[in-house]
Amino acid sequence: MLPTARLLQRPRAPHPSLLLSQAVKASLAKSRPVVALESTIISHGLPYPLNLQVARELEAVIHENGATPATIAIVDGVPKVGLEDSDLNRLAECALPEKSELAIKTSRRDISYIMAKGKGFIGGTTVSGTMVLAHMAGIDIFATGGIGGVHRGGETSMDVSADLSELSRTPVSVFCSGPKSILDIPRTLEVLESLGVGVLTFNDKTSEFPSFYTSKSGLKVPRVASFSDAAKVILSAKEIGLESGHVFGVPIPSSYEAEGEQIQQAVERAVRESFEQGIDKKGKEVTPWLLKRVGELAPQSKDSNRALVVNNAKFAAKTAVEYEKMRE
Ligand code: PSU
Ligand code: MN
Repeated sequence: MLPTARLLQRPRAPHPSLLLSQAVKASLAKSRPVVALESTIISHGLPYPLNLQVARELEAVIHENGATPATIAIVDGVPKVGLEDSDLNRLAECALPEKSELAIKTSRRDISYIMAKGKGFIGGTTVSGTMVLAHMAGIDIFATGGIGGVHRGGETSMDVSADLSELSRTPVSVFCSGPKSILDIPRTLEVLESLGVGVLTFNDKTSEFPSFYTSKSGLKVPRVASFSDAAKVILSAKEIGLESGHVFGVPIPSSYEAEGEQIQQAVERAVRESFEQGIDKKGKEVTPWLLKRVGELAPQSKDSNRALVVNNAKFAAKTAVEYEKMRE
């Protein structure tokens, strides 16, 4: 048991401008485990209706593993932590081409703009946007599929996701399967190192950091082998008041590993096309375009994506349970 520092005292009041669902409010007030979920994956990451199924499945798996899910988005100008099923539905429908104008991909820089825009619009929060709001709510653990990172050619384009700087300034731990291989993974880890972000692999076999569709990247990072090991890392950061977050890389379930090779070919082609078509210069549209194109070129990638994100949610929930036990 770690010493009880001021920072460990709970419940910490959530920011008054957030609208918390009843379930999230009750869990935070009673210091029960809560796991945040992002919403860009719903609005801009997966096609409809798979996005809605995955959104519900993520919430269900977090429940089944003893924690409360808190999907985060900005709905009609209100930052919400824990969505109603009707919000999930609305968000998911925004992935349809005829409704795509109504959902706006929201990283930290977009939060104020989307709040001001108000009624009729939804901000699907990225890893960065979700971390900001999760932290304001008092949630320390967050699950997603993949984080953003340094894009291929990022050394000249300077296209580096706001997720990386967010991880350096916001104490939230993100469970993901690494950065998607549409990115430059070695440079992403270099930038995270420079920014002082703790990067670990959740692995009982190797120290290898996963690369989304496969468990291998050729890059070694510190590892944790159990939920309580991971919880201890998060609690240690909390105890000392570190202002930065962590990335926990959870390898894709092994039954999907074989597909990884084929999907990688689709990834390489999508990246090539993005350069040929000048998509790489389109700012925040780059990542959604690449995700969509990989989905078209390798339809099986959608199953892998679903499997890994659900698995990450399970790992986050189990770690959140251990984390709250240690804080009792
Ligand atoms: N990687 C994925 N699926 C996603 C994203 C990344 O495999 O849906 C989303 C996340 O919301 C992430 C965002 O935070 O894309 C990063 O976008 P950008 O590269 O524009 O920062
Ligand atoms: Mn970018």
